Amino acid sequence: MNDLLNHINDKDLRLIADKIAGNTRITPEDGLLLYKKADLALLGLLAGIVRRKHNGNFAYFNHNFHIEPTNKCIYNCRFCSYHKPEGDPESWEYSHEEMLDIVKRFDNKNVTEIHIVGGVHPSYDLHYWGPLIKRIKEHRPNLHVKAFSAIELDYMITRAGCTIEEGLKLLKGYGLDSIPGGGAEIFDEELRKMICDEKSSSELWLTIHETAHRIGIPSNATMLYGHIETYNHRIDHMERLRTLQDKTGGFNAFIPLKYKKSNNSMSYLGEVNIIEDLRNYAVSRIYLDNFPHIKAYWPMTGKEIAQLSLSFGVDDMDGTIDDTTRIYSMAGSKEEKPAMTTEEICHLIREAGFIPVERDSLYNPIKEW
Ligand code: V47
Ligand code: SF4
Repeated sequence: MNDLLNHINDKDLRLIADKIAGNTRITPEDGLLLYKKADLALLGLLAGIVRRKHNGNFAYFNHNFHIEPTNKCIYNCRFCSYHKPEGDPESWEYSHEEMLDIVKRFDNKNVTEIHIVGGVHPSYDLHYWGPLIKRIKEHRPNLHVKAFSAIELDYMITRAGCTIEEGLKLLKGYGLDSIPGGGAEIFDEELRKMICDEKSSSELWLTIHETAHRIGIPSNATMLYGHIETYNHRIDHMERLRTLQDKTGGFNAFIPLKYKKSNNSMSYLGEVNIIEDLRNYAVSRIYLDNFPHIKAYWPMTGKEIAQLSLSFGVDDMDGTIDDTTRIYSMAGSKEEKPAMTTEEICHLIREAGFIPVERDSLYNPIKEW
């Protein structure tokens, strides 16, 4: 490896590369320099070092399905193509019965996880959502319920008059197993004001995840990139996550989400290109040295970029997903009806030179394929 690093001509980049190879944490300034100066090949090489340290040559996936209970939302994030106000002809809302019917469609299928996330419905608090989780668990006790972004949790818990800790404990009692990473967007307060003014603050997002970790609910974290943020903002976002992870160790995966431009009020910005996606995966892998997993959410990236990302620090392709998720197709993703068979996902992983491993929601290996 040192032979390869000897080819780095830039003195500053060489110092950073030596830190990464020597297992020393890089600073925010180093992270910034990687974004600004390192070429794609170098980033792939360095991210590969960190990736192999955490996950060897394995690339993970799971068998999951999504339910988006509603697209009715009290908020109006400028990048969102999905939410509709109550009464809008394009709004939807499933009843508990309808959601259970969706769960029952998977009765004979080999799924281990349900991912539930949607808009922030004005009328419901945790006494509505908690019993839904309970019914799902009663129907299928071994199904891991990963549900509700910190933004939905903030609203449903506050509306019920509980503290965050009380609310999360109640939801855990109903059967909530983990929390997805949505709603983080970009933590910088000034930018947050510009793109999702009304949403729960960055501080509250972090507090909700910290509290969840403290009471034994693990979670993921996301970052919405490729809009009006700078590299400084991305490093600031990851620095806040790295600091919290040092404290709690409760994050499983980091999921960079590329801003998609269709049907929302930031469309004029366009979208960043594949090179930027790969560079961003790589810097994320290097910077978040205490996150065990970096996930490429393929319904958003498309299958080919997800496959390529495995050579830029990513070790998790999310799930086979067989369903109804609409948040990205409405924002212009290629994958209109995201679904991938086990054979297809394993083929993509092998073709990229990695070993496919089916995992459970906590990344325990289930089967090497
Ligand atoms: O918070 C909304 C993002 C997120 C757009 O934890 C957009 O395993 C791009 O968090 N362009 C929700 N992104 C989805 C989410 C998620 C997805 C997959 C896996 C996991 C996990 C979590 O979607 C929102 C927001 O950041 N989003 N609109 C858009 N136009
Ligand atoms: Fe609502 Fe989430 Fe869309 Fe924001 S991103 S408007 S919180 S559904």
